[in-house]
Amino acid sequence: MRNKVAVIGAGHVGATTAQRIVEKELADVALVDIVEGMPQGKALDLMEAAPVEGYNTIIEGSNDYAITKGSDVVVVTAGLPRKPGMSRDDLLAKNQAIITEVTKQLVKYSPEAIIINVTNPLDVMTQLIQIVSGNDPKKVMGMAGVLDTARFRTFIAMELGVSVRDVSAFVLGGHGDSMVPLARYSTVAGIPITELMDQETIDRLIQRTRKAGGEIVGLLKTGSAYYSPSASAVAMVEAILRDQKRIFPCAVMCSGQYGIKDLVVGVPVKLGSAGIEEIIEIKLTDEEAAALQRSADAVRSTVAKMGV
Ligand code: A3D
Repeated sequence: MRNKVAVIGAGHVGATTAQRIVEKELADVALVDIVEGMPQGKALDLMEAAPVEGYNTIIEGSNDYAITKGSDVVVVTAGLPRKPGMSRDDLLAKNQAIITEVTKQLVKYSPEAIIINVTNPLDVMTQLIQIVSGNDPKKVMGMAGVLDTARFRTFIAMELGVSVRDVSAFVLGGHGDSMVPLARYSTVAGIPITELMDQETIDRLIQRTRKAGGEIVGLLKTGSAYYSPSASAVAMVEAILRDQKRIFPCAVMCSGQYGIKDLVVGVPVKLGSAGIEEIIEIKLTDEEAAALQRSADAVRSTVAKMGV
């Protein structure tokens, strides 16, 4: 049977997410946006690329959520992106209204779907989707950690002149400047980076990872990153549809893990066909635990501003 993925928001992240899904033949795609004609046009364009690229998957675009009916996974990218000088939290009021409406619609047509949120502020909007949908928390998650670790891996590989394939990295916490990259769990072919770089270099790479989204916003000037965010979201889609049991850092509702309760924050999870199949708890140093709590506090204070 063919899988179906709905992508809500056909802007930069949504359109590239849809493109990656059909090109990889992971699923048929339903692409929805409020701008008249735009999701229809992008979907038709991608259908016309299929004979050249050789994919068999089908993509349909619409302004009507009815086309999303029966989706296995929904990727939410609807909302405003950052412009230079804006923090992710500056997007709160506008994106809160959009995400509330989007969630009601997608739950109406696909009550069983696993939802992956990308819209910022990431942790807070994921918590909002959890509240509005009333879904099983195993089926609601935010994409941030996969991207944050990809960025950290990129900078480590660039610094050491090694293949990114051999670099793995670990990031905890909220998707913001308070995120917590963990150097001692970040390795090159199994060797902790603490053995390969001095602390000053590691601190510089951690700072660059924290500010990596802003670095791209500063360069693009008209919006935020989308190639690496869509690649990261699609890695999560693939882990779910193919029941891969991948271990990814994802923004999920914690129920006491790491001392965090009733709050969506980035933690390592096992991702498979049931969604969040396990939240993995590792032992943190006092300093790491304190940094994670500060990150969780930052998310909690933004959640409070929503008044839901
Ligand atoms: P953009 O290219 O502006 O696309 C957003 C799309 O959402 C536009 O086409 C809008 O028309 C559409 N939209 C707005 N309201 C609705 C609605 N009610 N229903 C359906 N569609 C709607 O932005 P983008 O694709 O660059 O970014 C999308 C979101 O992802 C923003 O909130 C970004 O901040 C966020 N983002 C998050 C990350 C993370 O790592 C978490 C990375 C990159 C972008």
